[in-house]
Amino acid sequence: MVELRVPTSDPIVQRQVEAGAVRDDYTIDQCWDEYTEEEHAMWAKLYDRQTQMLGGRAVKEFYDGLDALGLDNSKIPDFREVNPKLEALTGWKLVTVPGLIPDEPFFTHLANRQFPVGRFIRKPHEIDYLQEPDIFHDVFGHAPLLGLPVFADYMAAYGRGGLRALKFGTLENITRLYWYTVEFGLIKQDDAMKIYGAGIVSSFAESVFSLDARSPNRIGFDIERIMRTQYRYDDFQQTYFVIDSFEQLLDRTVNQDFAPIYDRVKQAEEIPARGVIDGDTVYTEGTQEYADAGGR
Ligand code: HBI
Ligand code: FE
Repeated sequence: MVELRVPTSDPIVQRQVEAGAVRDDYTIDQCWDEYTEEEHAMWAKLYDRQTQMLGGRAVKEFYDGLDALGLDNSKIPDFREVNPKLEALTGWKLVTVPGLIPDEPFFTHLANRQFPVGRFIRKPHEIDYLQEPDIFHDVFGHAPLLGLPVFADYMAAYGRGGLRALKFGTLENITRLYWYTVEFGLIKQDDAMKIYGAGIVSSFAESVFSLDARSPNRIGFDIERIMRTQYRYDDFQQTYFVIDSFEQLLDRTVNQDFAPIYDRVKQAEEIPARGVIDGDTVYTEGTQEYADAGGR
C-alpha cells in the first residue's frame, strides 16, 4: 500500500485512503458525483474572480486552452468530460491523486503524459493562499497549456528529465527549472510580457504582481542560470524568467544532454532568489521593495 506525504481533509479522499483504494501509482477516483454544491460554488467563484483579474494578462494559448477543454465557471470539471478533449489534442490526460505525491511517481506520470491533480478544492478561508495544490490550481492553472502540443511535449520531457535527475542527484536543480517555467514563467508575446506559469495564472494577487509590480526582477530564460537560482515557495517570486516562445523552451530542454549542464551547475555558485548577475538579459531590475518590507 502507498504512503501519503500529507493528510487530507477531503472526506472522499480519506475514504479511499482508508479503504486501501489508492493505486500503486497514487491515483484514486475523482468521484465527481460526490462534489457538493458548496464545492462547485467555490470553483465558480474562483473561476470568475481569476478570469476577471487576469483580463488579457495571460498568454493567448492559455485562453485557447480553456476554450478547447470546455473549462468554464459552471462546475468543477469532470475528468470524464475533459480527458477525451485533452487526449485528442496532445495525448495528455488528468488523473486524480490524494494530494502531493512523491517525486518519483510524479515524474513518472508526467513522462507518461498524465497530469496528477488533487481532488480537493480550497475552503473559503484559504481562498487567497494555500501551499498544497488543489483542483483549481491544477486544472485552471496547468490543464490549458497541456492542450498545446509544444508545451505538452515540454512537460513530458520534463518528466523524463526528472526521473534522470533523481539518479544524478540533481533533483533541486530540475525542480528549479519546473518552478521558474511551468509554475512561474513569463513569456514575451508580440512585444508584451504575458503570463504562462500555472502558479501565477491561478493566483489572484500574483497575476498582477508578476507583471506590474516594481519589486521583482524579470530576466531572460537561461537554463543554467535558472538551475542555480534559489526560489521562494511561500511567497511571491523575487525573480521571474521570461521565455521568447514555447519553442525556445522545448528546444533548450529536449534532446539536450543535461549531464554537462549539471556538471557546470554543480561547480557554479548558487544565486539568491533576488540576484542579478553578469550575463543576465535584464528586462526589469526589481526594487525588491516587497520582499524587503517583509513579504506576505
Ligand atoms: N504532487 N500532486 C502533486 N503535484 C505536484 O505538483 C507535485 C507533486 N509531487 C512532487 C512535486 N510536485 C514536486 O516535488 C516536483 O516538481 C519536483
Ligand atoms: Fe502546479
